[in-house]
Amino acid sequence: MADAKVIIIMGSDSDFETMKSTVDVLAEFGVPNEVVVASAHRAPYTVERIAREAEARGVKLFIAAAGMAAHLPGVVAAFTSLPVIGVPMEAGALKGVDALYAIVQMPGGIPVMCMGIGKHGATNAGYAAVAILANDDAALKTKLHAYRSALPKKIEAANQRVQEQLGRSPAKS
Ligand code: RP5
Repeated sequence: MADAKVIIIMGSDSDFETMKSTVDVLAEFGVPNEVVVASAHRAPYTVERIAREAEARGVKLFIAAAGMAAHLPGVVAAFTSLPVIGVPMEAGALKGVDALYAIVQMPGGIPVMCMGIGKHGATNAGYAAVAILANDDAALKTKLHAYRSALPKKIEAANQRVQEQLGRSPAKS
């Protein structure tokens, strides 16, 4: 996408099922994005090119997802000074704990903002990206505030459903 503000890069197409959550959040807020599969281990020169070219193209941040020995977010961060959000994938024998440790433990000076493992991490990567972009985008800030203001009502409705299942009336808060 020519006017992409965010590049979502993932190490394998097997990560896409999880990373759809990120795409959904960015779509909810109307943030133009590009999704690309490019592995730090299996296509390192492609990763380097994408990371090097992004800033000149007007991209504002990366979301990088990888599982197992998850070097992709760190390698992207090595080649760009744009913010990089990392998402550990719940892949392989260690179920994402290996990826979490690889992404979260960057050496000082080249940061990656690491989310939680799997789908919730992917969702939060989208919201974190929106929060960062909203600092320079008043319309996006307004949408973010509207989303946050609507949350208590959703939780109130969830509480109501639980109380109904229990056959009790909701406690006054
Ligand atoms: C990582 O290895 C990918 O990000 C993926 O999470 C994991 C497994 O990749 P596939 O074997 O499914 O391609 O590089």
